[in-house]
Amino acid sequence: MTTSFDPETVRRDFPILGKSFRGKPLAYLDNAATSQKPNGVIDAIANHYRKSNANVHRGVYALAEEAETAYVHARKVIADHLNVEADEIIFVRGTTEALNLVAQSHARTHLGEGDVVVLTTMEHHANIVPWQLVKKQTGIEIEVVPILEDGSLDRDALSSLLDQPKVKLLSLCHVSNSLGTVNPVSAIVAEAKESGVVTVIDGAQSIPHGPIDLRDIDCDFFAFSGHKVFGPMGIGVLYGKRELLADMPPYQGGGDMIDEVTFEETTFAPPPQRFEAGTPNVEGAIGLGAAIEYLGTLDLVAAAAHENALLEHATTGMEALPGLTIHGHAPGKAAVISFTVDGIHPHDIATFLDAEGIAIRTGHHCCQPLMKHLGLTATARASFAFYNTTEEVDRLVEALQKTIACFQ
Ligand code: C6P
Repeated sequence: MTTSFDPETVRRDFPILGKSFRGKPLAYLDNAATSQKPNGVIDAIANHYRKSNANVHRGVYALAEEAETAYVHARKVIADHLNVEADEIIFVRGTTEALNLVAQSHARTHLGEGDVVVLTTMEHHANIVPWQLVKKQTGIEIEVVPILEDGSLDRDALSSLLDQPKVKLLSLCHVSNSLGTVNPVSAIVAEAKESGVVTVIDGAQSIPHGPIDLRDIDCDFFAFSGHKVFGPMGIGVLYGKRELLADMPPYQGGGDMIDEVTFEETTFAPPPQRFEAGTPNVEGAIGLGAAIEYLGTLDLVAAAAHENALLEHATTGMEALPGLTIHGHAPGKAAVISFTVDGIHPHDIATFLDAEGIAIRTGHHCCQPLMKHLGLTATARASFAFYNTTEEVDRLVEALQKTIACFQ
């Protein structure tokens, strides 16, 4: 397996990857749950508190201006990375909050009884439950696009739904956290636009795997979490097209999001401030900006090719193991492998792998409807980032082989 990308070089940027557990070097293969952080992010957060900490949008003194400048810079860095404007970037806690914001602000006010929101079988709970809340509040209906045998989206079923005039909004993941399926969002958005359907993309699992151009995708909303893209926890982004954001009421009320307040009435600041009530997560935004700047130092196309090579190598090794089934074989899938082994509970697999220093996730991955569709309650999941190595994949396959042998 050869690619032009050298994971050993980038690994030096991630101090946690040098750790050992139970005398074995850590093989961190749970990147879909959260990614590890490079020194640039850790330093940016520490330096903010060492040198620049003050509240933003308030002080007129030099220190506050320094904090404000860093905060504004972070928003610009993120907007440039996504090829959109800074005022279309709203800082939130993560993908979950971003999707709730769209549901409660846009959908709750623009949709009504009988209007249909379309989701897919492969959605994370964060892209199901917010719409169910709106359903209770407004009487909208929810329709679900099924998936095919290999884990791809059933595009014919989607097209039939998009033809129905009651369908007003489509919200789907870019990349499935459980199956690794990559949905062709540019084509799907183009099709939805022809029917005047508003499009929401859950980008939680696509953002770490390569460049994202939102002008090209042309979706109305795009949500992601900082912690999945080598940034800190507790910060995320909702991108919204300027004209849609301008037509949305605030999601929460408080300081920082107003134009003028009296006890009788309040007028609101324009987006994005309108949606950022209260003191923001300044160090989170700065850390996320640093993560995106770090990505800017890498060849993301080569990094993605390296991840694909890892995926292929792992798939070949794992498919050869007795009783092991990989769930999700969509063409062009991302570097996520959900699997089960006959007669071994996924939690036991993860426990055996942990003894070898290998970290993977097990469970329903917050996708209970998908698990039900697969006829499962849980899977084991290995998910790769560009800093993972062929050697780590080999260790995974060997440890799985050993685990299976123990149960035979
Ligand atoms: N998936 C996983 O192990 P938050 O928790 O808000 O940062 O992200 C929620 C979320 C939304 N959509 C998708 C596709 C996701 O994968 C996630 C988070 C993690 O798969 C934790 S459950």
